[in-house]
Amino acid sequence: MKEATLVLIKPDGLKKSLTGNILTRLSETKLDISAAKITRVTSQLATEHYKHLADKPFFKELLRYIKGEFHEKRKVMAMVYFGEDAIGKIRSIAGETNPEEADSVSIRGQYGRITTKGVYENVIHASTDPEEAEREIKLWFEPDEIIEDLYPAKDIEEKVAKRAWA
Ligand code: IDP
Ligand code: MG
Repeated sequence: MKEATLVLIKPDGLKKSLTGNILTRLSETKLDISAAKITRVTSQLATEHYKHLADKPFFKELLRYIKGEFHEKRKVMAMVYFGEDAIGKIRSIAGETNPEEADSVSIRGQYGRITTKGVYENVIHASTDPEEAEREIKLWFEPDEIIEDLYPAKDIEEKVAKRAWA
């Protein structure tokens, strides 16, 4: 079944100039990239993205990590990959959550580390199941930023100020 999944190259991946290497590894899956952008991570976005981990002892540090507070690059690269078994294929190449336990040739095994404060800096995020993928893709992307029609969307008239080229 064709699926979509959210991938983030986290601030450590950007800081360590791993973008090209990670995209090359991900291209082994032969999946399509349906959306991609470099974006800042606000506190609100970080908290919502990781809300299922709010009661974990490492939650505060995790928010600082994904916001880029440890890596001076206060941004992530967000992407949607799409195709047959996309979630499983990307998770498998990403590797286990704990970079020390991840297969050594997986992305996390190759490039991840555990900080002295105990945060798993594992350079990449990947959705774990279709429900999580839908929630995360809708959180990180607007419908028009994605090349596929993944989920139902509607037209709305917005009268909010926005930036335009001067
Ligand atoms: P996942 O990223 O493999 O889906 P989650 O359990 O969703 O793993 O955790 C989100 C992120 O939180 C991980 O990628 C990692 O950066 C961090 N994390 C998860 N578990 C731990 C832990 O036990 N100690 C420190 N950091 C953790
Ligand atoms: Mg997860």
